[in-house]
Amino acid sequence: MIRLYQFPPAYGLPNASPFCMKLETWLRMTGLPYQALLGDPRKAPKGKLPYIEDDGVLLGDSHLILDYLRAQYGVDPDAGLTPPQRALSTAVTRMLEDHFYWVMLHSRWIDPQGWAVTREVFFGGLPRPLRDVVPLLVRRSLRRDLRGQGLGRHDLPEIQSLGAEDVEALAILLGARPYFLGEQPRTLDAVAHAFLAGMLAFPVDAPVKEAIAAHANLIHFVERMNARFYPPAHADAAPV
Ligand SMILES: N[C@@H](CCC(=O)N[C@@H](CS)C(=O)NCC(=O)O)C(=O)O
Repeated sequence: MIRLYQFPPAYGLPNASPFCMKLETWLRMTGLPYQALLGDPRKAPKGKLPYIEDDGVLLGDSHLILDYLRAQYGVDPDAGLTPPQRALSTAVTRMLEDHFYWVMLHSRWIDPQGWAVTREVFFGGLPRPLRDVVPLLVRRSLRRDLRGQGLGRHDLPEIQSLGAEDVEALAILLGARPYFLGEQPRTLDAVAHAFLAGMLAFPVDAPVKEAIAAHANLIHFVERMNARFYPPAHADAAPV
């Protein structure tokens, strides 16, 4: 069975990490059996979560894992999509994973309001003096990453406004459809759900959250995905 190594649930979400949540939703979408386990990034093949272990294969990165699972098990929620739909899926996935992700990271780890919550949720259980030192080291390293990526050079209103532009694009793309590419959930829906739900569930006020809440279609999309892939009976079935 596929062993999925990921972070624990947080903020009422199956997973605090959008990449872990995307992969778990995709697994549920395909019906592939899997066992969810608590992972440690230091043991991950690429130093990040999620990663999987399957029949002796150890693989990191949610995108590469999906490629592997498609090839290995012949499952594909994207079967039947047209080339323009596939192109749109690739482009929007990149917008979320390589742009919106940084906005989310900034909200959770750098914005002082978000940091107060994140610090408590992730490090509140550590004994002293680790509880005083580790969070500052992790935050410093993420601040460096954000500066390197570029977004961290902007101020908070600029970052939030850039994130809100992504949200506007999503709302327009979804329109009145139940899922981004039509009547059935596809890989893009697993990605969009992970980021939208991840931002909405974070218990801090932020213009990006308000931008999502202003679009009833996005809210209904998140609810539709939650109900379909995380019905109450499964809600706490994430890592053991
Ligand atoms: N491109 C990777 C990104 C994964 C990623 O950024 N994971 C973060 C959590 S959201 C992580 O493991 N961070 C821990 C660390 O860097 O030590 C994927 O798609 O899996």
